[in-house]
Amino acid sequence: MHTCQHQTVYQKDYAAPDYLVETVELSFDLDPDLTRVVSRLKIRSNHDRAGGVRPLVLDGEELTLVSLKLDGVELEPYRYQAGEGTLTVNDPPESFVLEVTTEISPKANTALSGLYASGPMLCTQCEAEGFRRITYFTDRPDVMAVYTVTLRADKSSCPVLLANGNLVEKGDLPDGRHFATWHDPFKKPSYLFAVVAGDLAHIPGSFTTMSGRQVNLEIYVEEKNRGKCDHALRSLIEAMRWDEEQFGREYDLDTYMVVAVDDFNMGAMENKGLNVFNSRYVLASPETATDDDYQAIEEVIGHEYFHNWTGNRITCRDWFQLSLKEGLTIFRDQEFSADMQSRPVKRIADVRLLRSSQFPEDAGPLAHPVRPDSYVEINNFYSMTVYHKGGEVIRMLQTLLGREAFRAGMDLYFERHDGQAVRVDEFVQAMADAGKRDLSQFMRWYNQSGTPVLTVSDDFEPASGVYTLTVTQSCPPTPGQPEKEPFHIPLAMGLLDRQGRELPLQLEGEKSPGATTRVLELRQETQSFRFTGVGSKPVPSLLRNFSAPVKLVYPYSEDDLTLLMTSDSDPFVRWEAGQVQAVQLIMGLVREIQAERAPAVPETFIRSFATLLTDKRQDRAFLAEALTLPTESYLAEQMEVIDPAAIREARELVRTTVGERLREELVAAREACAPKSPYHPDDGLAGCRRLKNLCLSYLMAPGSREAVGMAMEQFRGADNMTDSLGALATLAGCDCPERDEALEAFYRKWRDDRGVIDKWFSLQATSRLPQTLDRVLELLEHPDFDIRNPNRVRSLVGAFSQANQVRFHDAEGRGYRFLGDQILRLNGINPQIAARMLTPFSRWRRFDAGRQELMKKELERILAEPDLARDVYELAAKSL
Ligand code: 0A1
Ligand code: ZN
Repeated sequence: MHTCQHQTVYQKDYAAPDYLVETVELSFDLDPDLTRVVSRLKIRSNHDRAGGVRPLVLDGEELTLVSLKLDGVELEPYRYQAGEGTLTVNDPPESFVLEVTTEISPKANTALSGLYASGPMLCTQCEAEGFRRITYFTDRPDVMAVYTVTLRADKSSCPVLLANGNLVEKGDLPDGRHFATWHDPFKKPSYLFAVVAGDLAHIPGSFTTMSGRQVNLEIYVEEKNRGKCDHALRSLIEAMRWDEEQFGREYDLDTYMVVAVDDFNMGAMENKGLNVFNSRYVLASPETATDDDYQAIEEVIGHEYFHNWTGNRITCRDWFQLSLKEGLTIFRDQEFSADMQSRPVKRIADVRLLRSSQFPEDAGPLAHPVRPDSYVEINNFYSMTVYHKGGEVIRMLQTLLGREAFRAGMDLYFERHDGQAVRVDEFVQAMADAGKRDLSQFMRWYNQSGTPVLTVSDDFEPASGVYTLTVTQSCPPTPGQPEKEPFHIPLAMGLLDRQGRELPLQLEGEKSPGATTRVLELRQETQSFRFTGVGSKPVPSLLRNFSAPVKLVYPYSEDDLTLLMTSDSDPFVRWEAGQVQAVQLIMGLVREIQAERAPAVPETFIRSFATLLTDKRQDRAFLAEALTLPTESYLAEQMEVIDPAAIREARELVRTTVGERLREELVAAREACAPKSPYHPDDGLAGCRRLKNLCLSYLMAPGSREAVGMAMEQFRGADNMTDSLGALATLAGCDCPERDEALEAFYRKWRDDRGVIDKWFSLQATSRLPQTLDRVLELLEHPDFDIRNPNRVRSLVGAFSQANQVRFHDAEGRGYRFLGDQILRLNGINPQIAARMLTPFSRWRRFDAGRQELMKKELERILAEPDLARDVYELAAKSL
């Protein structure tokens, strides 16, 4: 087994920095092959020197040290040591100026952390610990400094030179070079530092803040993408306005810049005043972007903008506090999107994501608290748990406190901690103070991992009219946490009578009945709530709006679910009732298939599906959500031992039966959604398009020639990517001659558009056809496949292994072998991406013995690699 010694960092070992940096002056001689960086740091001691002078330890990786001066004098070699990842200066004075000159090679930087080349430009990514790959520095978020940056580069290849803050000077230099100097007046941690240089088109915009200041908005993209920035710019303006209206937060610099780059490990980065974005979250045109793409852009643009207050003005003391900025900012971007479109549909989408990606994480070997206690590589903790469960934790605070007190808590947090690097505790304390609540038990959401389970039972006493709900909470063991203390959980609920009417709720001891929704607060392992004045046994509507990230167990009958689905006032509960029915149905079919009996879809299901489909009153977007079956991976979570083939077969049987039995209704619903005007992303018809494409996919499930004809017609006639891709996706899953024809035509049309070609790769990787893995292996050799480009890797390797359960879990283990090979290949190129690709293997315990063995073998093969990156090592070792 592997012997490499990667250090674990523990939260309990946190110590304040020994030295603080007040100002940073950086100068870059930019060149893709060799860039020289001179850094002048004004440093001051931050420890009690009476007890001995501590050395100054700077972080640094992949740097060539050229010179080191203290107060202008070159340091003698005995005064410092350059070690593994550090540079130590012995016995430094109380305060001094350190001048460090280093050299780096952006072109050789395939990890995309630090300064790197992306296509024709140079850019940086410093979160979490990338700044140390640019120069030696105390690279930790609690060291905040004021930065002045001078960039020098060749003027013809790099006419645009950007850094954080305000441009203070620019001019020409000899030999065709030029320079620009930027100053950021706000103190910031090194992870928010950024520079960009290249030949970029500039799309200007402007925003007038609530106090009347004019802010220049600038989007920078490659010239060929100039026409694809409108939506990003519009979203930015909406986000700026929204943060003023909802949270009273105004932007603080004169310029806000967004740069789109093609090579990027994550979605985007909130560098102060100079966001760097994965180009897929900036670029959009109707022909090349789907409605989902448009929405994702709005969300990510919002997310990075909101970080300016929740992340930049107030940052994290250390990386264990990551959710302080990420959970809070996810919550803010979710609320922003909910206000921009349909709130219920947005909530449903967020819950789907949490359940399909965060719940499995929380139930497996990589489970960790929203605030982890330790890590080997912090990049592995930019996780669904830290982000999305963290967002749910903030939402629960709002539910417990109410909107008004929550807002007061936010105000207090900004007032107390602006300009500081703080912990989650400071945030929760501000909420506790503003809401006048004791939130000490609530803190367990940050410290305990695992998804709590609420088991609910009820009892109705007709004689007294008392209805009792009894709720028991439990939380399964997770790594390092065999036992859990009870959580403080908001359970929003209501009661319906048999006619579907909402009952005013009155708990025993209360004077009069109140609202029809209320938030019960769970604090103990078991708690009972007695409602009085109840005439007949009601149906409980539980976890309204998904008020807590928990699993709910209540023995609903088929009739209860139908009543909730048709009558509940809460859209989330209405949707959920349908999902529970669908899960029950499909899991029943899975059991039939496993027992080798002939499974059949009951008539009742087809009828209620038809009722929904023909419902003219409901919002189309909501209807599309309600008619979408639970994903294969969500269904897998419901099984003790996952059987990918049976799940696939059962789900497909439902889809095929619906497609056959409801052909006419589907055709009619699809036609009712046919476009009556040319596409526009903001035409309010995205829900209609989703429903239309969903109908097409049901019609295509039985694979009739007629349906293939409809798909081809839609594919050929589409004036927008949503419809084109909707049709192509169904064709990619169909074993018919039109499939290749359409895929080929699509490729020929879009071969020069990276974003669209990513879609082309993933459509093929997620096809459920039996030959998919062979096609994926072929695509690895395709001239457009590039293992160094994270989006391309995600669209082929990621899509196949994470979104094609049945083909990835091929019983012979060929899918596993493929993924193992790609992870080992990526390990030497981009460790962060390699580690991200590892997640499917972490679920190995959930499968049958044969698959377990095969997946374990791959994990062992990975761990046997002698030069395993910290990122990959940590996840592989923890998975085994
Ligand atoms: N803070 C960014 C996410 C991010 C994290 C790490 C990165 O590189 C390793 C890049 C971006 C956000 O939440 O948007
Ligand atoms: Zn973020």
